Parts: sequence; structure tokens; C-alpha cells
Amino acid sequence: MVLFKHTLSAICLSLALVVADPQCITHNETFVPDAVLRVSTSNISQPCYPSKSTVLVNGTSPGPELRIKEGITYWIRVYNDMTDKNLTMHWHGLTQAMAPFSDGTPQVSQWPIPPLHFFDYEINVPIGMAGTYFYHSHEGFQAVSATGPLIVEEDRVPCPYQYDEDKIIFLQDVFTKDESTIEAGLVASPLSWSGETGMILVNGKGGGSANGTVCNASLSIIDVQRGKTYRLRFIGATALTFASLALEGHDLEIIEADGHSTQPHNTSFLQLGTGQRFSALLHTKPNPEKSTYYLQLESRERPTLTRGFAVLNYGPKPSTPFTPPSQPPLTLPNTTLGFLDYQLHPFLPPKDGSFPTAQDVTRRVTITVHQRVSGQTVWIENHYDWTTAFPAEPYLVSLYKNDSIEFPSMERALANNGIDPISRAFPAQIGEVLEIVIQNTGADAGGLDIHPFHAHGAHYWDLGSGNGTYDATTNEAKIAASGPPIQRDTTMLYRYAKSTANGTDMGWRAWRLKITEPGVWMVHCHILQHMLMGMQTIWVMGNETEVLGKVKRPDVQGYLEYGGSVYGNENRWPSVVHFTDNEEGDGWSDYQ
Ligand SMILES: *[C@@H]1O[C@H](CO)[C@@H](O)[C@H](O)[C@H]1NC(C)=O
Ligand SMILES: *[C@@H]1O[C@H](CO)[C@@H](O)[C@H](O)[C@H]1NC(C)=O
Ligand SMILES: *[C@@H]1O[C@H](CO)[C@@H](O)[C@H](O)[C@H]1NC(C)=O
Ligand SMILES: *[C@@H]1O[C@H](CO)[C@@H](O)[C@H](O)[C@H]1NC(C)=O
Ligand SMILES: *[C@@H]1O[C@H](CO)[C@@H](O)[C@H](O)[C@H]1NC(C)=O
Ligand SMILES: *[C@@H]1O[C@H](CO)[C@@H](O)[C@H](O)[C@H]1NC(C)=O
Ligand SMILES: *[C@@H]1O[C@H](CO)[C@@H](O)[C@H](O)[C@H]1NC(C)=O
Ligand SMILES: *[C@@H]1O[C@H](CO)[C@@H](O)[C@H](O)[C@H]1NC(C)=O
Ligand SMILES: *[C@@H]1O[C@H](CO)[C@@H](O)[C@H](O)[C@H]1NC(C)=O
Ligand SMILES: *[C@@H]1O[C@H](CO)[C@@H](O)[C@H](O)[C@H]1NC(C)=O
Ligand SMILES: *[C@@H]1O[C@H](CO)[C@@H](O)[C@H](O)[C@H]1NC(C)=O
Ligand SMILES: *[C@@H]1O[C@H](CO)[C@@H](O)[C@H](O)[C@H]1NC(C)=O
Ligand SMILES: [Cu+2]
Repeated sequence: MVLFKHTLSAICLSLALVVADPQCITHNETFVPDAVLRVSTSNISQPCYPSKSTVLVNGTSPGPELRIKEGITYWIRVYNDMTDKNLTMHWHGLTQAMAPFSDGTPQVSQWPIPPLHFFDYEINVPIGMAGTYFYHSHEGFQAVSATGPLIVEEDRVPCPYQYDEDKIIFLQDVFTKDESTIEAGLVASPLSWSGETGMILVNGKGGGSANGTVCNASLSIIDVQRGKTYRLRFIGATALTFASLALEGHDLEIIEADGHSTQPHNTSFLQLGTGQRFSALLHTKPNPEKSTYYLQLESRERPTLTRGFAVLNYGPKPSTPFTPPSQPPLTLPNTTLGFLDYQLHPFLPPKDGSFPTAQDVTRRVTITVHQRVSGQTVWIENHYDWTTAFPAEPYLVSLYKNDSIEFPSMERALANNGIDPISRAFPAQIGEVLEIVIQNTGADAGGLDIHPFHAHGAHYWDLGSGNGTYDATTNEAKIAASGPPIQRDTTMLYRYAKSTANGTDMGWRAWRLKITEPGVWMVHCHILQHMLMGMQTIWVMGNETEVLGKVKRPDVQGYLEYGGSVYGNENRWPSVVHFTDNEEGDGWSDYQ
């Protein structure tokens, strides 16, 4: 679904960012949301697996494609049509700094949408951040299926690349167990693992093999014409799979990573972790040797191998479905540690001062990740796990109410590796230039794993990755030699061996960012299993005045109770705050 609004002038846009006096507005029958998503459960069967209960968006997985433009406010109404499950919707990669209650994180930015209620999400993508994103539920394990593509098209800042058409390559995982069984197992003591990925889907279809068992199902078809240029938008919406992938007979020219245009970079293959996105130009052959070529995908860093396929089709629509080849046409590389690190650079050099130097850094926070196995198996960050079972209320709610979680104390945090032990949050002040280092360590039992780390609220400058313990001086020299890094929202913490001694540092990922946006934002591993097992952190950026000052009580009252007046239902229109007072973009203007 394309949601372009008529492009108004820059005048509106400059007004758009000034919120005069936000108040509660009732979205009654005269209000027209820009898009509607309806989330339900249904028993469906996905390739090669028996029917099971699956959370769907508009009846399908993946859900419908959303297309918006940068710099405009959109209202997306999300219905929870499920009778027995909570729901939130997260706009993965969008900073959502403008509309703090619309980030879609349960127990962090909002109460979940109760069964048979709906919530109107307010979305406004800053100009210059057009690119490839996706949406997914942030509740439990629902994101395995309740997800879909979200494309932000360039409007004010033109795309620096020319192409004839774009094509989405949306990757998902299939498991044998249903999401509620998986969720219950992951928080059980002892742990009951989800099982490995049964199939990697491309745009909802897939076939190949899982741990040697053939899955002969029909494949997704990517139709192309000869001699053209396509922008392939790769979206890592998998739950677990870290995919290695390549196209038979074709190279890829990377032009975007996580919503930022890069200088062109040619590659014969891609590695795509959960939460990551890349765009690559595909130059099709003027004279193809055959009419179809396989896209081959394989899981990496797991005990079993899952292999999937899709088809690049130059020919006419086939009369029978395409199925997987009996022999894989490609030998995909093993994991490339530090894939594209220090190699991708912004399309335009960072404006003076926007990429902070090492001297600008005011504080370094190291998040040491570790798997603890004593009773329940949990992932801990600086000794603390975080799951939605921890806070009594969503942080933003508690901070407004000043009740169950007090404002995180910087003093306590500074004395405790950056995390305030009482609120279990990492506080940060506006204006600080942080270096966040994620440090991999041997688990209790010695094992190491990979973790694609994702940040909400802002994109960070990705400083790269390496073995052992982060060394700022060595890395700064490497950055100086390679050129400015790009901004990302999801980057990989690798493992440099399968195991090491308990607690030994082996592998790091480092980010740099200037704190500019007040709010409560998550930083977490995007492997859904790891999230449920505690691999999440909460960051409170800004002081009380800054976090709570944007909109005050009583205007936010409806957000403060589960099922409060911001949640609509069959008998009640929701009353919500318009944080970005963008006349052009707000649902009324289409009307009046
Ligand atoms: C709907 O809401 C608008 C904006 O608040 C208001 O002007 C209008 O009177 C309301 N209509 C009804 C039928 O309540
Ligand atoms: C989702 O489904 C609803 C009705 O079931 C429809 O109104 C809406 O347009 C659909 N959304 C998209 C993005 O296609
Ligand atoms: C739907 O699937 C679940 C397992 O995921 C099963 O328990 C239930 O009986 C199924 N319901 C129907 C109507 O088939
Ligand atoms: C939904 O969320 C509310 C508030 O956190 C919680 O009390 C309730 O148990 C949840 N319901 C389900 C079905 O998970
Ligand atoms: C994978 O297959 C091997 C050999 O067939 C078997 O021993 C193993 O249990 C399987 N692993 C999983 C996770 O299914
Ligand atoms: C990438 O490969 C294409 C040919 O497919 C070539 O035209 C282009 O110059 C290469 N780009 C870079 C950055 O090397
Ligand atoms: C998959 O099934 C098709 C028929 O539907 C058959 O032609 C093909 O050989 C099978 N492929 C494999 C790998 O078993
Ligand atoms: C990947 O690693 C395995 C085990 O180390 C090795 O046997 C295999 O040849 C490697 N494959 C490639 C493509 O490098
Ligand atoms: C929040 O409550 C604490 C006492 O629990 C009090 O010291 C503090 O001043 C309150 N903050 C605000 C903003 O009211
Ligand atoms: C691993 O190290 C931690 C921290 O020193 C310790 O608490 C834990 O007991 C160790 N686990 C094992 C299995 O030795
Ligand atoms: C990472 O460093 C450790 C300790 O020096 C070493 O044992 C391991 O082989 C290194 N891994 C790689 C991939 O270089
Ligand atoms: C928060 O910071 C701002 C700007 O530095 C300052 O004006 C304000 O007094 C601070 N508020 C609190 C509660 O410390
Ligand atoms: Cu992880």
C-alpha cells in the first residue's frame, strides 16, 4: 500500500516540527488514518510445516507493504483483533523521537494494545532518512510472523542512485512450534529451546532443506527484465537466522544500509542478520544464458544448516511453480567476520562535526553480554537481564506517574558500569557523546554466540568490530585509515570461536552517538529468542524536564493506564496527543 501524501511546500514542513501546545484530540469518525493494519491469529501452514496458530497482519505473513515519505506525519491505526493476546507494533529503524509513545515497545514506551482494541501510531521520518525498514510486533515471539516491509521513499533529499524499479526481498524464519509455545519454553526453567529454523522464507515462500531434510515447496519469484537496474531491498525480518546469500550469476552493488545511502560497494554475497537491511543495485544481464537464476540463502552460526531459495526470473510467468534445485548451485562462504565493517562509507561525507571524533567522546559504556545458566537460562548485560516481566509499568508511564520506577540515577549508574541497578536502566544526558561497546564473553558453560544489536531512538555511527577486547586507540587509527563510518541501527556482534573460558572477552562491536533525543529507548539483541531470554537494555536519555516536558499531564493521562483512553475499541474513539503538529500530514487535512 502506497501512502504518499500530496507533496506540500517546505513551509508546512518547517512548521511541522514545532509543537505549539499538544493536547488530546479525539480520533472520531471524521478522522481518517493513513493506513490500517489488522492483527489476528489463524491456523495456517507455512512451507513444509503442519498448520499451527500464527499471528498475521491483514491475514498474511508477511503483512502488507507500507510506503511512506520522509518528513510527513502519518497515522497508522493498528487493530488487535486477537481475543487472548496483547500487541504492539514497532517501526523498526525509525527513530520515533518525535512521538515517544509510538515506538511500539511494551513495558517501555507504552502499555500493549489490549485484545479487541486499537491504537493510532504517529510516524514522522526525519528528512534524509529515507530507506528500507520494516514493522513488527514487539510482544513475545509474535515478530516471527507479525511483520511486514516499511519503505520510506525519498522526497526532499533525492536518492543519489538511479534505478528502474525496486523489489523487496523480505526474509523470515519458520519454526515447527507456534509462537506461544516457543515463548513459554524460552522463559521456562530449565530452558526449552525453540528448535532451529525450519525454513528461510523469501516474501513468505520458500523451500530447500533444513538439517538435511528436503522441503520441496514452491518458491518466490522475483520477475526481472533484461538490461535493467533494480534496487533490491533486503530485509532481515528473521527471528534467528543470520543469513548468507547470493544470486547465481549476478553481483550486487550495495547502496544503502539501514536507511542511509552509502557509496557504492560491489559484493558477490551478503550477510544479513535479524533486524538489518541493505539495498543493492542489481544490473540484469542484457543477454541472459538462461531464463532463471537461483537466489540461495543459508543459515550461519547455528548447529544445523537451513538452506532456502527464491528465483530470479527473466522469462514469462511459469505455468507450474518453481521448486528448489536438487543440488545447490552455489557454495556460499562461511561467516565473514566483520563483513563490510570499515568498508561502507556514507554517500556524502558527514557534515562537519556530525561524526564525533574520539576526543569528543565524553563517556564510554561497555555492555558485557553473558549467558548465565543457573536455574533459568538468561542473557545478562552487565549482570542484569531485562524482560517485560521486570517493570510493573512501562517506563514512560512510570516516569510520568512518578510511581513504580523512579527516574534513573546517573550517580548510581556511574558507580555500576553505566546501569542504574534500581530502575535497571542506562541513563544518558542530552549532549553527551557516548561510545557504546558491546563486549561478547564466554557463557557460564563457555559457549559464544552471535548477536545482532539494535538501537531504538537514534542511529549510531558504527565504529566496527573485532576480536578480544575493544581498544579505542587501535580502532581510531583503523577508522582514520579507512574513512568515515556509516550510521546504522542494527550491527552484528560476532563470535571468534565457538567457545572460550567463562567470562573471557572474545569479540566486540562499538558505536558512537551524540545524545540528542530525550526519551526511553531500547537497545537489544534482535534475535527474538535472546530478547525473551533477557538480552535487552533500556536507556533513559535526558533528564526529567526533557523526557517529560514535551507533553505534560493531564494531556498524557490516557496513555498511563492499560486500556486507557488512547486505546480505541468498538464503543470508543481514542483520544490521543498529536506530537508532530503537521497539518499536511495529519489525518484531518485529507478531509477538510
Ligand atoms: C470529531 O472531532 C473533531 C476534531 O476534534 C471535532 O471538530 C468534531 O466536532 C467531532 N465530530 C463529532 C461528530 O464528534
Ligand atoms: C489491511 O486490511 C484493512 C481491512 O481489513 C484494510 O482497510 C487496509 O487497507 C489493509 N491495510 C493495508 C496496508 O493494505
Ligand atoms: C490451531 O493450532 C493449535 C496449535 O498451534 C492447535 O492447538 C489448535 O487446536 C488449532 N486449532 C484449530 C481450530 O485447528
Ligand atoms: C496484557 O498486558 C497487561 C498489562 O501488562 C497484562 O496485565 C495482561 O496480563 C496481558 N495479557 C496477556 C494476555 O498477556
Ligand atoms: C540434525 O540431524 C542430525 C542427523 O540426522 C540429528 O542427529 C540431529 O538431531 C538433527 N538436529 C536437529 C536440531 O534437528
Ligand atoms: C561495480 O560493478 C559494476 C559492474 O557491475 C561497475 O560498473 C561499477 O563500477 C562497480 N562499482 C564499484 C564501486 O566498484
Ligand atoms: C520437487 O517437486 C517437483 C514436482 O512438484 C519435482 O519435479 C522435483 O523434482 C522435486 N524436487 C526435489 C528436489 O525433490
Ligand atoms: C566452511 O568451513 C568448514 C569447516 O571449517 C569447511 O569445511 C568448509 O570448506 C568451509 N567452506 C567454505 C566455502 O569456505
Ligand atoms: C518523584 O517522587 C520522588 C519521591 O518518591 C520525589 O523525590 C521526586 O521529587 C518526584 N519527582 C517529581 C518530578 O515529582
Ligand atoms: C562463570 O563466571 C561467573 C562470574 O565469575 C560465575 O558467577 C559463575 O559461577 C561461573 N560459572 C561457571 C559454570 O563456572
Ligand atoms: C580470537 O582471539 C582468541 C584469543 O586470542 C583466539 O584464540 C581466536 O583464535 C581468535 N579468533 C579469530 C577468528 O581470530
Ligand atoms: C534538565 O536539563 C536542562 C538543560 O540542561 C535544565 O535546564 C533543567 O533544569 C534540567 N532539569 C532537571 C530536572 O535537572
Ligand atoms: Cu543475541
